[in-house]
Amino acid sequence: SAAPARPPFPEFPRDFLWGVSTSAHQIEGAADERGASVWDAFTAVPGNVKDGSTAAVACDHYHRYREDVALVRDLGVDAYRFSVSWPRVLPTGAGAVNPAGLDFYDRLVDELCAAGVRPVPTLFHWDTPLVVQQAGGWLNRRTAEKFAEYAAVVAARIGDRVTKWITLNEPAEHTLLGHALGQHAPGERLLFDALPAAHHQLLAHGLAVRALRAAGARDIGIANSHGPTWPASGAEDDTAAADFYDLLLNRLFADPLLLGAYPEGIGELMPSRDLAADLKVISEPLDWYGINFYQPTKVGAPLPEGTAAEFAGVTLPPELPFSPRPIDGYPVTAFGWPVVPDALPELLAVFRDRYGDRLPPLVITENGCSYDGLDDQDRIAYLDGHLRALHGALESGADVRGYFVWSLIDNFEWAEGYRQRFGLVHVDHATQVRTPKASYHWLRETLRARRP
Ligand code: GBH
Repeated sequence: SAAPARPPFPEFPRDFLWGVSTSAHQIEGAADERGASVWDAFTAVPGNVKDGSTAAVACDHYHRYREDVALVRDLGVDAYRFSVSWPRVLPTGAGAVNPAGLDFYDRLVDELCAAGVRPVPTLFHWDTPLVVQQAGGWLNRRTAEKFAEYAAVVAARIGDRVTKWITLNEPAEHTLLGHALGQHAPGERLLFDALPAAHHQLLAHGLAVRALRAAGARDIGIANSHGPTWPASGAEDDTAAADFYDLLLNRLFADPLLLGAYPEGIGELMPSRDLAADLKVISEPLDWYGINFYQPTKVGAPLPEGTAAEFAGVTLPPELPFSPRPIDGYPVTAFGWPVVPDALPELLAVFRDRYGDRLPPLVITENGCSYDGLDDQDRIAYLDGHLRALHGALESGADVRGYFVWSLIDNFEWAEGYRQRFGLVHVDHATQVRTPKASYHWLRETLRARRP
């Protein structure tokens, strides 16, 4: 189909950082060449992944990283965000290193540097070593300390060439989907008893920031999932329910990092003998703050008895004090998520109001969508729409320094398996053949136009 005519693409600042994102478990494969993670155990249980697939091979990126780095280079972006697999570096989570695993990241970073692409590693994107999980995982405070030791091991090896770091990816989603609702690994359904997993991830983040800085690392951030919460109506029960949801998904993670305090009533629920000391670690000043943005969420009061509420494809337990509602009137992606570009500037404005001077420079560390097909005009429209909205936010003073598309290539989309495709590049999962989509060509031309 012919591309629709669009007004000229807006001009972003010269030094704006353009990038693409992936994560280890979703693309690397080579599962037999690393320690097991919670996701290996989770996908082994029938029913947990909708198409019954696993990430044992995934995109075989572990063996094909040169081809993938060439795709990043040819796209013309400045940076590549990937994640380091903790069980690949430390198969049991601590102690003995897997030399081949550490070598892989060393070679990947070299390949990126040689291609003129800045490596931006994320240290944790949900693939906790199984051995660490067997010791309690994120419900055990000791996991935070092990994570900091792992961070130091990675920094010692690739820190000489890495100039931008991310500690964790979306502790909110990992708490909610992995520990509260059981839709992701490790498959815990603890509801509000999942809160310790949030605290220990935040603590792990703070300890890792310190470990990275002690190893000489600079320019450290985190990638948090955020979106505006829309109350289902102006009625008080709906606004109160929406406010509570917003607290759990947004403020529970941003407040301790940026303000050094949990939202009211939450600190008391956290497992800590010295909460003030923990919050000092958690709020270790960040050089920048990453936001993964996908969509707004509409939330109302719990539905009447017997009416099931759904979130991210899971039927929610009726005892929750809120219920997500459908957002009508917008196009939806193949995943069913509404496409609302203006919700991004709305979110940035909320952050500015809420955190003011405490807010470090921002980077959009993920934004993207699932659509099928090589001629993905709908993905182009999604990215174009969000980038125009983002540009508008920059003009009204938002301090956003970069934007990363999720994702470079189609990959293992967690509980959905391979049936949701977020890539700029199509992957035939039977043959591993990579084919750039129309959106890849569009982004390349858009970025090329901005360079002299
Ligand atoms: C990210 O999480 C992950 O970091 C990444 O690994 C993943 O591949 C990517 O997004 C795409 O999923 O409209 O009610 O169904 C995204 C977190 C949680 C955001 C669920 C969208 C949809 C809620 N997402 N949410 S709903």
